[in-house]
Amino acid sequence: GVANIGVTGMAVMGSNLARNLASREGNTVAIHNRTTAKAHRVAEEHPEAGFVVAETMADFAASLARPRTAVIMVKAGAPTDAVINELTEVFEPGDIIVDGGNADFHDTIRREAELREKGFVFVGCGISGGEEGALKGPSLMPGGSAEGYRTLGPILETIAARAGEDDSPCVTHVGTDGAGHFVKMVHNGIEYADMQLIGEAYDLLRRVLGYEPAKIAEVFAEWNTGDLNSYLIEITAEVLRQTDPRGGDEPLIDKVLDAAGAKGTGSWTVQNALDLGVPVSGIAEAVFARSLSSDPERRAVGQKLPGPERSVWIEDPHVFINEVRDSLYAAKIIAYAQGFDEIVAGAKKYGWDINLGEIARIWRAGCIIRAGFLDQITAAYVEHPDLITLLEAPVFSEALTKAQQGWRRVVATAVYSGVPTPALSTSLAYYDALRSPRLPAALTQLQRDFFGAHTYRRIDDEGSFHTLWSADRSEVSEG
Ligand code: NBP
Repeated sequence: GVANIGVTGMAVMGSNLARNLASREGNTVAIHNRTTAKAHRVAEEHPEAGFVVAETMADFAASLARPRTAVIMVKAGAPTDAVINELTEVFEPGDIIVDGGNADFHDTIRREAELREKGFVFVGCGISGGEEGALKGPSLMPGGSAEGYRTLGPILETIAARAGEDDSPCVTHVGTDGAGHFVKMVHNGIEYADMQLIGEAYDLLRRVLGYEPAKIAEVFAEWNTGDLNSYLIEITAEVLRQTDPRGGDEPLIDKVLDAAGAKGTGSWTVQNALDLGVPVSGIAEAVFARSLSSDPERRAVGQKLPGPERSVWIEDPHVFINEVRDSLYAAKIIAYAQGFDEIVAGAKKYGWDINLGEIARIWRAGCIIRAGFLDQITAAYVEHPDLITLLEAPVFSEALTKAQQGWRRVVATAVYSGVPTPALSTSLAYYDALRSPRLPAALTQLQRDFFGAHTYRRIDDEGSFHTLWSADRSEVSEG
């Protein structure tokens, strides 16, 4: 075989990734697609890439130098299993099979075990950055064996996005088997929270201050020069500035149906967090907010429900804008802290050795949540590798300290104004819950003991206890 790497699946992600690979020194890329015509079309449209087109899986195998390395970029789920099966029929033990799709990490764990059994090296690799990232440099989250990464890593490093003063590639060996796809899943969950928080900030400026989208675009552009500097804030300013492409001066945002779509990775993040017992409330509210937005029936019913009687008078818009900015930043810190907690819990459950500072480092460029802020997360973990929560790092506890008073005013203003801010509000509740020396969980425990004899522990004694609620209400020790 003449090619050193192959890509099967020539839809937008696969073809762009193949072009990215082909653009790097020393690579010859074989391409394949179930519908062969598509692979030929990609090769014709991009002659500069010098693609080797494979008509069949057997051709694909024959076109690759041994040990073979192939990246699968097809629809996640059953199509991925189908392609893996075809590949294993024509590949040989020692060959490397990479799944770059948005796989469920449970599938990746299963596939890795099955393929290892057959002698193949399987790498589940999370890829973020959409089509542009795939073409120009994505953030890459490969899992699988360390041995697999030794061979694959150097190629991935050439195509990944680069960030920081050292221009380091946004790729690292995340951990064994499903670790890469797990981290990619959490990345997407954080992306949901990030976007929801931005949406809530926009809504507050629009509905409380009565600002027009173009004016809010200026506010976001200004925010993009500070702590909030990020790709999502930057594109928000662009989107809000956009007038209707069909003509007229009206903002495009006012012409777009307000029903948010989702492809499922946000829900996975929340489902797995529930299983792991990790409160990712910011991410969960973001997922729920999309569901609610896409429920026209209930929203129609809601149109008949009353709102607040008076609007809130904002003394100084600039003060309010700065408080919204600080709240957005504080809630973003909470969402990331919760996401990182989920990674820690997942790593513990599934036996992965994940370096959190490295995760923040590879998210600095290429991916949707890329942000200046990630430098600070990396630095925080470098300085204190054993942080219990991100909120413990001085740089973040100081930001929360600075934000919290205004954050309360913003959430209160939202409540008094009847503007829903589920993510900003739940993050503040999380902050206050962590801060509280006593929680009403003591009451929960007594209720559970009352109706189900579930027992409770005491703060002044060891062991478990039960009060005889329906007898003389004396306390008994339960072993
Ligand atoms: P799609 O997810 O739309 O998948 C289309 C590709 O899957 C085509 O090449 C199609 O072949 C192939 N395919 C299907 Br469908 N069923 C197949 C089967 N049974 N056997 C063989 N091939 C089959 O493509 P995409 O949007 O480029 O995404 C590719 C992967 O990358 C997905 O897993 C996606 O979740 C992930 N991803 C996407 C993004 C993004 O921004 N879009 C970002 C990160 C990751 P055909 O041409 O013969 O129908």
